[in-house]
Amino acid sequence: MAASDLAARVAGGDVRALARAIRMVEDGDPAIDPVIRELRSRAGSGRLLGVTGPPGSGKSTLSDRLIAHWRHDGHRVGVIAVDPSSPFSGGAILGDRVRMQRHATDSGVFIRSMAARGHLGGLASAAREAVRLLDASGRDRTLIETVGVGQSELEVMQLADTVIVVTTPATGDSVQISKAGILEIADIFVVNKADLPGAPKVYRELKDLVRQTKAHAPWVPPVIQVSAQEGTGIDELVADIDKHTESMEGSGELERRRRERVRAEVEAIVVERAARRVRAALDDESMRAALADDPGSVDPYALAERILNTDGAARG
Ligand SMILES: Nc1nc2c(ncn2[C@@H]2O[C@H](COP(=O)(O)OP(=O)(O)O)[C@@H](O)[C@H]2O)c(=O)[nH]1
Ligand SMILES: [Mg+2]
Repeated sequence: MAASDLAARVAGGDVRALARAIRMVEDGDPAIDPVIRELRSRAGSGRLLGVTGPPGSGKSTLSDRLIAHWRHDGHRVGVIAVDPSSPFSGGAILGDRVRMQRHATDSGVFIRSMAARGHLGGLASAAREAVRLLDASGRDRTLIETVGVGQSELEVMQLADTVIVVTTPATGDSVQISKAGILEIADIFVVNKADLPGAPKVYRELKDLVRQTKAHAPWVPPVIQVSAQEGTGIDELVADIDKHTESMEGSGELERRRRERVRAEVEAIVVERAARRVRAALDDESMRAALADDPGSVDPYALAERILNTDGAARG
């Protein structure tokens, strides 16, 4: 299918075209580049929510609740769940699927799992492009779920307009949070599983942490007790998401984050293309011959210089 056909179908909300385009992103298929470029002007109106937290904290259950709430309000929803373990692109995470199963037959909800590893240009790049495709296809609310560990997951969260950090009575150790760099990216804290004992303690700890570190910030992250299982606290969460959006629009923070993201995107594109070229250069005949020498006598720096100084690698 020609790029413009695929782009038109995605823009028309065609779910199969959307699935196919996201698959191309995951496969690192360069044929998707013109599609994304063409759709760029159509994207940018939807809101992107990040949900992060430890495995088992209830992110998918919470996402399910948010989806239901937004659908009730007439929004079209996209979900990207990043699988922390599966090395296979497009691998479905059974748990996430089951958790959000009731939306499977709703064409207003598009749920996709994405592998955490194996993306040539990095996970954040693949997620960004997938999210843009969802946005261009008319999803005005997109959720992206990641496990709250690791640099690449943090990078994914930096794509979001609003980041929700999920903790529980079992996992919500505030020391952990201040260490993991999560405090910096959190716009809203959810203490999930508030139906279990210990939730008020975690709530108070987080409140204190926010007071100590964010008291004078333009946006003070709210802490909300939620039971995703029982459906309590969801209205408050949705209201706080809306408040955060309004606050960011008012303060210019939304604009600033989007600008920052374009910069990161340029960097990611350059890195990805450079990596492609380097791999191609390593496969070329003279390089292969050089690499076939006794490994002890190969000078990696000299070979690297050779690639960097080749026109083809620099521009090709
Ligand atoms: N008690 C209780 N259990 C919950 C709640 N939310 C989720 N769970 C359970 O926690 C487990 C993990 O949930 P899941 O949404 O898959 O977590 P994720 O790994 O963060 O996506 C499941 O067994 C859920 O039923 C809650 O509010 N209260
Ligand atoms: Mg999950």
